[in-house]
Amino acid sequence: MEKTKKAPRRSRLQLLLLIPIISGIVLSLSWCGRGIPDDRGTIMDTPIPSEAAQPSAEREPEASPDTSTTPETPVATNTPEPDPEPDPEPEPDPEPKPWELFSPHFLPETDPSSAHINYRYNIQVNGEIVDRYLHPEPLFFGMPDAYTGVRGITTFRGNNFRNSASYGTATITQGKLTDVYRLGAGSLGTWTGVGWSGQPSIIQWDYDVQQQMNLLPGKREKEGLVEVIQGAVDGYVYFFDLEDGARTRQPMWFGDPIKGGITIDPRGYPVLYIGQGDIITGKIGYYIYSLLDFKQLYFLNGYDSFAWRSWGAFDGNPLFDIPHDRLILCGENGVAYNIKLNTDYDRQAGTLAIDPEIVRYRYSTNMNTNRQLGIESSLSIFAHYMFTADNGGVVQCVDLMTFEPVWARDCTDDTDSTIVLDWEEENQMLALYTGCETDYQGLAYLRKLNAENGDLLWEHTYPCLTDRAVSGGLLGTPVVGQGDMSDLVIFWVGKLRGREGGAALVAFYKETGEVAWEKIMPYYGWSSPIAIYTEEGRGYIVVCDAAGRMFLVRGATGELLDTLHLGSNVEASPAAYGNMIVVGTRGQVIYGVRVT
Ligand SMILES: [Ca+2]
Ligand SMILES: [Ca+2]
Repeated sequence: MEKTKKAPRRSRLQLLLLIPIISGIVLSLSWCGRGIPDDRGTIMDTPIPSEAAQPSAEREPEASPDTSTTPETPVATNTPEPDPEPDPEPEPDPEPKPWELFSPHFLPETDPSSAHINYRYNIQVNGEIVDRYLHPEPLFFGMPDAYTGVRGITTFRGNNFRNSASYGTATITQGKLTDVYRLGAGSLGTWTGVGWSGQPSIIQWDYDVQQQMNLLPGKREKEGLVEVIQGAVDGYVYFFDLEDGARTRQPMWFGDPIKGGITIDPRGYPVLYIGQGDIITGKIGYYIYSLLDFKQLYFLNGYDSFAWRSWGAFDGNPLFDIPHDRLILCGENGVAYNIKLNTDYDRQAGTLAIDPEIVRYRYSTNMNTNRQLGIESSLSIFAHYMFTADNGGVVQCVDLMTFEPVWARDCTDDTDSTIVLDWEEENQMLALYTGCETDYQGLAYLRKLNAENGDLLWEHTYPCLTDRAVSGGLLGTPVVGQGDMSDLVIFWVGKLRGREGGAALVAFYKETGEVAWEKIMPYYGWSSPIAIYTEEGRGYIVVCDAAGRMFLVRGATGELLDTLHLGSNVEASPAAYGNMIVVGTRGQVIYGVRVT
């Protein structure tokens, strides 16, 4: 029998507080070029890969949560320069960075080891379950704008806060949506077109990388090409030019339904990451492909013997620890994966290979016993803390440096909507927005939590229906406003009870949870609303419904500006680049829409 760890109590909290200090000291030693002492194993008994002591050759994060323990002044040398004049004025203390102000912990009601939550978990390294884990590198995710330097949208909602599905700004003067082009998609079994959550990725490649890939003649040479990559439930990945909708490559045959969004490597490497949504061919899992030639580089089996749930789909999108070549991924099997990719991309030669090493984390709670395990939403990360929401309605914070739970909250019902994070400068607080479905009970809860401790700051409910085929409540991911709607968070709630199964597009004031505006629509939607901003910061909401309509709404006021008919059910989430919006329908059409 394998040992199953119970969640740590208070004494473990103290250990948690010590770990950043210890790791900071270890990393400081490493960064000072002294290497890690040979007896580092006495700090933690966990096996540490040999690269632990090697400073990464790749770009380091601009700052790290551990900088407080890193000496900021040079070490004194034997030949100090004479200081000709006294220091004029002491340097003012720099403003503390958001991650320096963020120290997660649990409250009595979010204590993982409480009787109500009863958190159990294990960590597996090199195929062995270990008692403790210390991540060998300074894993760090900062503010969302720093996630990737790629021109485009590489992952579901763009970054580690999951707060943007649009790249750049748009010029919007008329408040109109225009259907510019359409591409056909197919079907596979009962799956048709593009499904939930289905966000495309959009990228302007570096020109030299563009030359190496299997693009069609004419498109490969095009200067300023912006390529859209759309996964579909028909088993294909489609590639086309954002500008005119013409194919940039032949479609890639994947062979099984792709429900979740596909992910592009945020380093601008020609690598495609695909989660499988359902089984047609007989195997299921997560895949990595070369975009040079569509060669499959890796398959991660979703039927993982380590998993506590035997369903191997991956609808959620990963995030990348770019400086250390790592991918953080969660599956419907209830496992979180930290994958050292060991990417070998020779940009001159145009060759690509990977050789993954995997650390696995599994957990369960009382909510996952009564409801279900598995993560369909996309994970979010701040500093070295991962936030996830699962099929049992568990919203939690896990320390990726140790793979230990920090806090967990019972959020009532199946939560497939992705958590969105928001740094509130005025409150010096990281906020977390989440909402659930109505699979096990009748209310869709929309909530704001304090991401530091899982404290409930406000909640709002809508009575919703779930029938045999269609979950009600929240399936789309909320928009956390910026620009002139920076005081608002917008949710799109489906299948309202007593309102003929329609939907509410509702904006709450972030601060109070009061309704700023609400629009009741006749049809529900699973598609995520997205925000598009003008250069001046004027925000617009684009949202699609199950009747195939796309709405353009003024974010600050809720005024409906335009409606475009797309012909059939939109479950997938759009993405935008400048003035162009791309979204696929279950009606086997992918649309390019211009907002003006
Ligand atoms: Ca679910
Ligand atoms: Ca559900």
